[in-house]
Formats: sequence, structure tokens, C-alpha cells
Amino acid sequence: MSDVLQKIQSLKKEIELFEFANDQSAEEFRIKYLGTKGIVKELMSEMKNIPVEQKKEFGQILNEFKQFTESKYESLKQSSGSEKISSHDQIDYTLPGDEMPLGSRHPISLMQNSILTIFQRLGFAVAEGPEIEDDWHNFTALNLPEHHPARDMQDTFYVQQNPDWLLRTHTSNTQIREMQKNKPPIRVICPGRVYRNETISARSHCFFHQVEGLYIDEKVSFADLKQTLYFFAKEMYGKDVKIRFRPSYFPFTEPSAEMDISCTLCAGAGCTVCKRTGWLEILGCGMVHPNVLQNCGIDSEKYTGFAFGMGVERPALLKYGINDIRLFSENDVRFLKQFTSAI
Ligand code: 2NM
Repeated sequence: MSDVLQKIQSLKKEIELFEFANDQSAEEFRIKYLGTKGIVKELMSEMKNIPVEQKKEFGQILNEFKQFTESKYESLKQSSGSEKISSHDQIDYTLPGDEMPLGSRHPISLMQNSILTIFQRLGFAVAEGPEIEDDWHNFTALNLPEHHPARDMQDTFYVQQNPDWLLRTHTSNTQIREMQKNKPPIRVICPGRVYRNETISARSHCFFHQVEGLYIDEKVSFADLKQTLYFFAKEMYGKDVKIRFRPSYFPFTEPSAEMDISCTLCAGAGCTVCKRTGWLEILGCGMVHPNVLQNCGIDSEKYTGFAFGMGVERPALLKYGINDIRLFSENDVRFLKQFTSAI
């Protein structure tokens, strides 16, 4: 019996010193001391070895030990619970959240979107087409004769496996596809990336972006072309901008013209950007050649139309004061994060 009493004494000391370590401590304590295979149960089973005359005394000691253990368990449980509540209380919900890094729109997208928005307001629908195109949609349909220099290997990237395929050299392929698909009136604006086999420098790249427009209906005239593009220039570059048209040549339009705007930096006085001319060339345009309409199944006796095309990189360089076109495709985040806008 004294062996057992000594054991109980040392167990009491052990239990007294039992410390809360984590949420699992209370449960570990319960299993060890109060569980069905725990120490208290084990001591109870000692009863059968105790002489009859000592059973009453042992029973009392054992009961007292059990209560002692149970109250320690209760206090452990409570302290673990209160610990939870206090760590919960320590969270300050008024603190600002972690900042989410916001991306920024690419300057080419910004410029392209401002161009598109102006024409969308005039009733033009945005149309997109493939960057890998066949010879017919990129050249033949556009009235480019078989041996036109633009088809030269030096200007066009051809697909090695099939030389009938190429990387489009302008977005006009999309306008051809729109004319094949739809009946007039047709009013589309076609943005996208185009490719030319050119040496990469600060001024030019082997790929760049264009926005081209097309309007076909009965009685569309050069006056419609001029007013549409004049409206565009004023919306894009400010109401005081001046425009002028110079005669030009494209195989797909007749007559053809180039449109200049008064220099946005010196307002026409003459500076290094406009090479002292006071003018900046911003787009090419013209009345769609009857051959092009016929190639797309549109009756050129009944319908006429105008078309225009402009690059996106040059106006973006001008607007943002950038001096190297290669920055647009280097994906340097220090460059890209400087451009912010809602669209
Ligand atoms: C330009 C200049 C002039 C043009 C013509 C066509 C089409 F498909 F209707 F024939 N699309 N784009 C065009 C006309 C493009 O870019 C400088």
C-alpha cells in the first residue's frame, strides 16, 4: 500500500507542474490521466490488491487524487480556452489590408484604345483578323500585282513550310475578310500587330501595330473621308489642330493621300520633331480601288468606300516622349509601370 501511496504523491507533484503548452495539452492530459486506459483507472484497479482493512482509507485517498486530477484538467481546459479568446482579441481589425499590386496598361494598348474609341463613337465596329495570313488576303485581294516589291522576301516574313502563308504586313487582311463576310454598309476599324522584315533600330522594328479603317456604302465620297479624319484628328490631338492632305499612291486606293497634322510640339512653328516643317505625317488614306471591291464580291458600280491606315507606335512615342521604339517590346517593368489609365 505504501508503494501506491508514494506513487500517488509523485503523480500529484507531476500534475501540479503540468504546464499549458498548446491547444492539444488539455486533451493530452485527459487521455494520460483520466482516459479509459489512464493513470486514475490504473490506480483504481490496484484496489483488489489492497488488504480489506485498508480499502476504505485507500479509497478515500484515491478519490481525492481523482478529484485533484479532474480539477487540474478543468483549469487547463479553461486556460487554453481563455488563451484562444485573448489571441483573438489581439487582432486589430481597423488596420489597413495588405496592398494588392496593380498592373498597368501597355502604352501601345492605351494609344490603340484611344484611337478605337473615337471611331467607335462614329459608328465603326472593331474587327480583328489573323496575324498568319495567306498571300491572297494580304496581297492579291488588295490589288498588289504578282511582282510588286512589297511581296519581296526582303519585306515579308514567309512561313518556311508553306510559302503561301506569311505574317501579315498590314491589318488590311481583316478589312478584306470583313468585305467578304458582310454586305454594305460596312464600317469597321481594325487594330492589330503587323510584321515587316526590317532591321531593328530605335526608329523601326520587325513588328509594330496598326489601326486601319474602312467605310463602304452607296455614295461614300472623298468629302466623307476628309470630314471623318478631320474629326478624328481634332478628338485625338485637340480642337486647334490643323490638317492637310497630300496626294500619294497605294495600289489598294485611288485616289490616295497622306494626312498631316500641325506639329503637336511646336503648333506648326517648326521644331526638331517635325524637322522644321511644322507638320507631322500621321496616316495614309484613299478611296478603295474598284478592283479591291470586286475581289471581295462587292459591286463597284453601286458602292464606293474610303479606307485609311495609321501606325500606333509613332503617335505613342510622341505622346509619351519616348525616344526608342524597342522599349515597347522589352517588357522592362520599370518602363511599363509608368503608364496608368482607366482604359
Ligand atoms: C492605308 C492607306 C490607305 C487600306 C485599304 C484597305 C482596303 F482593304 F479596304 F482595301 N484597307 N486599308 C488603306 C488605305 C490602308 O494604310 C496606310
